Amino acid sequence: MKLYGYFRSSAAYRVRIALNLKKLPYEQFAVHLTRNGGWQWSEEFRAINPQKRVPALALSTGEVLLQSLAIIEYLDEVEPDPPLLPADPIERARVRAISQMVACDIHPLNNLAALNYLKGPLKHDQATADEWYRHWVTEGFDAIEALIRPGPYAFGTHVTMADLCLVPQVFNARRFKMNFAKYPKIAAIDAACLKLPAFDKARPENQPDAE
Ligand SMILES: N[C@@H](CCC(=O)N[C@@H](CS)C(=O)NCC(=O)O)C(=O)O
Repeated sequence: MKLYGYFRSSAAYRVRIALNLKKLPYEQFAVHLTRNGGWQWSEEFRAINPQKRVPALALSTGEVLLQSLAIIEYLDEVEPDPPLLPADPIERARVRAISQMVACDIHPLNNLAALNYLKGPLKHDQATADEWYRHWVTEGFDAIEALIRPGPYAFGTHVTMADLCLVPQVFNARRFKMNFAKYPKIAAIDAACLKLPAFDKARPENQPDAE
């Protein structure tokens, strides 16, 4: 499999963790999102993903899968060990809810495309963009902090898709100098996960394209 990603992309980071946990071999293709205007805009990459975003996972059959949560659930279906969703339907819904709070409610408002649009066409300065970033992370993290119960992972003793979403979002929030004092549970989950080799290997700084 070939993973089109970028070391700092939190959506690609989620998929790297899943591939590592499931011990699936993959080759990485770095899509530099900022150099020369961003390779995601190239015709070559648009043929792979017309949405011009990473991650994209090319399978050995030539099929290309898009959207990190869809990719993670696909991987979980074809390689169920270790499972990233609990067997119980209620627990599954809870794990998906936290995953989607990160992937659907926090991340889209704060990713590169959204921040560039704020600073470019909408002409906001960096301080306003930073405030926007922190506002949406705070909204999301306040809810997540109230909902999770570290044990030591977000849903007990087994890593789930919720952890795969949380750890990259924490990395991202730290880059933007968010204060974690009011998020002890989220910080504890992040610390517990990063002790696992699959998470450590997926860290942005451990990628071949890290800068
Ligand atoms: N919902 C998508 C989000 C993908 C996404 O926004 N990726 C960002 C990097 S984290 C990207 O490729 N941005 C390109 C750009 O901003 O131009 C997913 O979960 O895969």
